[in-house]
Order: sequence, then C-alpha cells, then structure tokens
Amino acid sequence: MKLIFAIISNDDSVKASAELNSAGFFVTRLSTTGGYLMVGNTTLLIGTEDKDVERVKQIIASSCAKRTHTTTTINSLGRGLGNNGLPEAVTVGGATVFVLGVDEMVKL
Ligand code: 2BA
Repeated sequence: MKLIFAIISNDDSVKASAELNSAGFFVTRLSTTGGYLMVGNTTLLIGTEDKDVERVKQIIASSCAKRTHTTTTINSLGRGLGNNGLPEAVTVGGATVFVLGVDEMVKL
C-alpha cells in the first residue's frame, strides 16, 4: 500500500478531489502553505494500493495546471533579502507528488 501526498493549487483542488472520488479513491484535503511564496495551497492525501498509484498520478496530472505566480514585496520579505525585495515570476505546479510506503492502514 502507498500514501500519496499531492501538493496542488487551491484552484485545482475541487476538480482533483472530485475526479479522484469519482474514480473510487478516498481523499483527505489539507490546507497548507508553500514555504517559498508563503501563499495557500492544498495537499491531498490518498491511501491506495500499489497497482493504482499510476492511475492516481494520471488523474492529478490531468486536473492540475501550471501557473505563473508573481511574488510581492511582502512575500519576498518572508524569504529574506536575497532578491532585494523585487517581484519575481515563478512557475507553480501542476502538482508536486510524493509516494510513500505504508506498513498498515486500518479503519477502527
Ligand atoms: P512554494 O514553496 O510556495 O513554491 C512555489 C514555487 O516557487 C515552486 O513551484 C517553485 O517554482 C518556486 N520555488 C520554491 N522553492 C524554491 C527555491 N528554493 N528556489 C527557487 N524557486 C523555488 P513548485 O515547485 O510547483 O512547488 C509548489 C509547491 O509545492 C511549493 O510551494 C511547496 O508548497 C510544495 N513543494 C514543492 N517542492 C517541494 C518539496 N521538495 N518539498 C516540500 N514541498 C514542496
């Protein structure tokens, strides 16, 4: 069994969750914040059998878009003074996915 962590845009999270649910996967949504941009994103937790990991990744990939995000001076201050506080454009997403092994999953 695997536990998949998928960090995605808030804007894609409803579609991704709905499509995963429709395909029979169970999903937990966490409200998270990226450490670089300091803006909200969504982390999905999906516990699934090994054989279904590729299918989950396909659904996430098809639900999540790349976006360009321009930082603000205030966000830049959150990361220190390395860029002189100037706005910068970074490409975010579609999704950052981690797949971890699971020893046991029980529902009690
Ligand atoms: P953030 O940390 O807010 O990062 C947003 C975007 O800023 C990243 O997009 C990347 O384009 C850029 N970025 C992040 N850290 C950087 C750095 N040290 N130097 C230069 N550019 C940097 P994505 O790579 O698509 O990541 C989107 C979000 O996924 C991240 O939001 C973070 O919440 C998560 N994430 C990505 N990689 C991760 C990792 N290795 N470990 C934990 N979380 C990760």
